[in-house]
Amino acid sequence: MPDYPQILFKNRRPGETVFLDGFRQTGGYQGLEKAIRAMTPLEVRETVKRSGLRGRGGAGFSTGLKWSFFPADQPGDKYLVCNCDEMEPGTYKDRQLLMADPHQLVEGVILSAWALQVSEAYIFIRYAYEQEARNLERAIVEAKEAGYLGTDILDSGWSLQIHVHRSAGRYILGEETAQLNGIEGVRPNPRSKPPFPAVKGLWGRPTTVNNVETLADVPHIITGGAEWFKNLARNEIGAGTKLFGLSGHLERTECFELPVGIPLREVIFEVGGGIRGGGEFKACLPGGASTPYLTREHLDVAMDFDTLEAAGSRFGTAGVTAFDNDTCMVAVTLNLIRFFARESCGWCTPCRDGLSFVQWLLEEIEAGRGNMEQIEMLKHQRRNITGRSFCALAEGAMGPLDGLLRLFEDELEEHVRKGRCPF
Ligand code: L3W
Repeated sequence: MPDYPQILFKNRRPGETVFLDGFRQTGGYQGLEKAIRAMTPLEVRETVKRSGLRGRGGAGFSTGLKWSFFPADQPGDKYLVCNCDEMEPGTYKDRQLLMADPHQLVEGVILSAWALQVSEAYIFIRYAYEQEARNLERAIVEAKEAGYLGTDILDSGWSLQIHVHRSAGRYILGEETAQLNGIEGVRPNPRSKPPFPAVKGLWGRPTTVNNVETLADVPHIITGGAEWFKNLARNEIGAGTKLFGLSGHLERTECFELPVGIPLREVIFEVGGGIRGGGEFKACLPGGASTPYLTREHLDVAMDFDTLEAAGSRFGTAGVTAFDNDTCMVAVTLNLIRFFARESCGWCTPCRDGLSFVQWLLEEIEAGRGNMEQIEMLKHQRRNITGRSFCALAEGAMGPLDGLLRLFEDELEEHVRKGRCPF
């Protein structure tokens, strides 16, 4: 396997967690020191904007642009929230980072909080990530003792508190506005946007919500510079590295740090070692359970936000789940839809009723009880749900359904014609 530049995973060793001493030995907290001693908060925000960093939690929104909406210079309470509610099937990269090197995130949160001039930050962490939460709590104590966190950080006169908030354990809490409700202790239905959290977030105050990996990238951007970060990508339109979580029918199902823009072929065959047991590659989810499938025809696409969107899919979280030739794509889609239908908060009708209807249709077809009219009903549901749900959950669920209908309609028809699953 080729050697790829390791930025976020440079301290990663199997079964080990690096804490303060190890982190500092490899340049830890130098980004924070540089920012506080030699830059203004605005310079930090502009550097992040120039770096081309895009949100690593799935949406790929420009981090610098998001920060430019935030009223950093206005007085009054405002908040930074780190979204670590990683629960999308096929996505496990943030967990790897927190098991390997939790100070990466703590430094990222502190530096970003300084750039945004907030004095209170929350790390909202998935219920199941108990060891990761403990790693963070230890890193926070160490950072405080070393003067990187707490009162008068590095003699700057600026202070910050970081709270680790454990999720109650539902996927909807990964939606940023549901998450804000969760932190406030009320029922985590999503809120309507606009107003975006940058204007009205936690307790009605300006709030920025960023993913773990996004925030962990920030100190490296400050240390290495915007151009250096941009050039880590394999192509011109991408920027930086990305943590790819490989899963499914591959020889190597691990998390790897790879350059943005790497071709899918390289991810599947060089990094992932190809399909296990010498099997043939059929399809993959490129960026988590909410992204439309890619097939053999897409093997030469570059894995970056723009190219994958042009190819009819999304980069999402770069959770790549690969399927071999013996896989029934109807069954795969049904499995994913079951997850989304179960995790719907029930707030809006297209999501609450639409996803359970899609699940029932797929169950009928997969079990060999389906008919051609039901395939048309699936298309109708795709049209009816897309763009009409209150938040991104149902929209995300349409990713695999859309892929199934566009790329594998013949498999749906074969189930109907044969009256059974052909696989
Ligand atoms: C101010 C504007 N802020 C947009 C902000 C907005 C948010 C960010 C992205 O969905 C996706 C979804 C899943 N003024 C703004 C603005 N913003 N316009 O930018 O917003 P948006 O609406 O594009 O996306 P979203 O609602 O945050 C997230 C996909 O991620 N996904 C999900 C993964 C989930 C997990 C998990 O485990 N929980 O990983 C994977 O692909 O389908 O498309 O901050 O406020 N004018």
